[in-house]
Amino acid sequence: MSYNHNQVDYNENQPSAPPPRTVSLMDVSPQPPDKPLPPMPPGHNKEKSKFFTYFLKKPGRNKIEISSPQDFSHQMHVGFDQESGEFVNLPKEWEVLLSTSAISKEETKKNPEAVLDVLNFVMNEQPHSGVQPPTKYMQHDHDDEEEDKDESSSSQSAAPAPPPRPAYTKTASTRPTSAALIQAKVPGNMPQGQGGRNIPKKKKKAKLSDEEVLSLLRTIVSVGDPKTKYTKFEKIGQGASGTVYTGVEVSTGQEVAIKMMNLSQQPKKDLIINEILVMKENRHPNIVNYLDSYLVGTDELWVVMEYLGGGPLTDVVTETCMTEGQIAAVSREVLQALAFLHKSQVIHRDIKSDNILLGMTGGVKLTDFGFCAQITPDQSKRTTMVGTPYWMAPEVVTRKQYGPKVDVWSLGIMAIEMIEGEPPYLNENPLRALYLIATNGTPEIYNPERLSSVFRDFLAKCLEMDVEKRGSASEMLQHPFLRKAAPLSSLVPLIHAAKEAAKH
Ligand code: G5X
Repeated sequence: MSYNHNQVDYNENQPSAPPPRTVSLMDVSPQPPDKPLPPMPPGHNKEKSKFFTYFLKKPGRNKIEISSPQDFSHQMHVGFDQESGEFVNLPKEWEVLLSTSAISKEETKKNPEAVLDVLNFVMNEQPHSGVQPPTKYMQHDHDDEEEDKDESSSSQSAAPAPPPRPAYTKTASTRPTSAALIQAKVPGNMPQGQGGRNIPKKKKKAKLSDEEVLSLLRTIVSVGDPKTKYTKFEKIGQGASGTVYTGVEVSTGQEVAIKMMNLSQQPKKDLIINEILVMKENRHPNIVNYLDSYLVGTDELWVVMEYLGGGPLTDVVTETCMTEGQIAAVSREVLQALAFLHKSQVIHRDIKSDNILLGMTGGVKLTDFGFCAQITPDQSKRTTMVGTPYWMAPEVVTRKQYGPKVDVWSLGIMAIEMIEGEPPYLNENPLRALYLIATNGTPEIYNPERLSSVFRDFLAKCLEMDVEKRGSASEMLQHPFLRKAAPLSSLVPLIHAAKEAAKH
């Protein structure tokens, strides 16, 4: 059985009719309410109030809902008073979050819709389907132990500016569910006739039992004991989903990286399976290629992949200065990987320097597909918010439909990392960073005059707000900036410099 040709993710794709989550800011007049609007505060001036009809999912509710999209009972009407700069009828939790977000009154007045978008993002989407935001409000999800640790203090005061490269530049560990597995679990697609109720596909979260996970995995993994096939295990990393080791294949002497995961500690086992299924089929010189996988005992999964010894691009961008030629070389290699993936309908969704690995001779490879999504021609757009906030395209942050070009935006942000050492807004309060992505659109660069005009044009085309006008990965491969690319061997001194800096 092949799972990855028909992946449709019910958790992510819109129901066929667009959901009524609509914030029409342009629509300034009070909406004809479906039910009476709450009373306005004393002295409230209707003329100055903007009304939003906001589709509210109550935080924490994660059950199958039996309401059709036409059922407006979960909508709320949030007003906005331009005069006072305050929201009317904003739920208490949202209010608290906003008050500690460092988003100013002026900013709220400028774009109240964006404020609601990011609040909605943080309060509703994140706990079960997207990025775990780096705020203290989001402690429901314990996938990533490290995340919760540094959040013990400062719950009242406005969050202080985070240190450089804070923990929340890490990818969230909650990920969307693989439709392939849902289909595997529920043959014939969605359950029909569950009490005759019309269950929106979007809400259906099929959870595989441990036995189902294991039997699925047995159809994917190789037979045998990897402890006899590989030796010299050395730990190189610890992530949310597992621990990464280097090892040596006994029969060939080839050095490999092995991600070892304890399945019983994985809340989202189906996503790990998705990662393997997708990467097994998609091999490319600019991708850290999947080599093999094994079940070890009853609850350990090993994923064997190519090893790259040069470390992540993050070490290079934070410790060294790159020339335009070097930046062009890295950009080209990443675009080659993206053009290939997008042609196979795979969106990586978490492009950032941390997920670019360098080989000791200057090779550049994209890694960590734990977030990737495979789209189908019918379902070519996603709405789930995943990724790491600072690298997220505006259409993701504002919950619009998005496609493969989100990876091109993130590459543009990564190009800024290569210029400036970090992505825009890294030192901002995270919620404010989301607001700034949603409102500012294309970020500004410090002293753009120091960049060549061809590089500035490249950045502008990656960081184009209008998705239609933004370059696709294959279009960006034709950009004249890439002709400036230096040989990949020019990256080797940067790798050594970064490794040297890491020692001190
Ligand atoms: N190769 C690799 C991954 C790639 C496609 C399925 C995740 C880490 C860490 C990690 C270090 C390294 C380091 C050096 C290699 C990781 C992945 C992945 C896949 C096939 C698996 C995490 N957290 N590596 N070389 N990987 O420290 O998605």
